[in-house]
Amino acid sequence: MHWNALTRRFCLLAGLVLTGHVAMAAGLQVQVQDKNGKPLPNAVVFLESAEAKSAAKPLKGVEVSQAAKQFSPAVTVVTTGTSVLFPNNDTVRHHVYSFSPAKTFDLKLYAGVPANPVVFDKSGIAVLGCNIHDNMVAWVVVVDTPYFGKTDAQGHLSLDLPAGNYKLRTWHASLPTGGAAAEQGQAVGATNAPVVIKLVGSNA
Ligand SMILES: [Cu+2]
Repeated sequence: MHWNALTRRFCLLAGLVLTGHVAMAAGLQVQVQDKNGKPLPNAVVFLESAEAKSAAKPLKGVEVSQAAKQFSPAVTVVTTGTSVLFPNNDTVRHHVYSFSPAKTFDLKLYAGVPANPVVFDKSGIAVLGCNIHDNMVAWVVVVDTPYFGKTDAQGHLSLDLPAGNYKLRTWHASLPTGGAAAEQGQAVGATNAPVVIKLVGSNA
């Protein structure tokens, strides 16, 4: 993929999500960087509008597994109403929970595949942990739009979406509230770490 020179730069605020308003055509390419210009992988970028909200449907077949005492993937983005299964592929048992207002749940110590998925019925960020293994952390980002993605290792993300006016939002675990796992005593990144979103291309 060819990354064009940036055409716009969004202003930055530290916080749960960064927002910018953008009139967007059919294709969007962005790069998310930290304040020092270092690309941020696993940043979530999503675009909201009233039409996008109406178009959003629950996703199917979403899983966050546990293997080698880690969640995989660490960051999952789903639309509101999506059911997520938490299969345990480890030989040890895990106890998966979230205290987050977006979704509070508790899958008591289990092995194998839990009988029931967890339904993420409200938009927001759910921070997941394991009661047994304190270093396990994962995030489920629940959005009210079908237009979302996660940045790759180079901080890049490409999205196709209908032309329209959107609010562009982003989230990354190193943002102060993104790293809500800090409440669990886990350092997940520097605080006061604004990110830069570069709109590196859009197609008419
Ligand atoms: Cu565990």
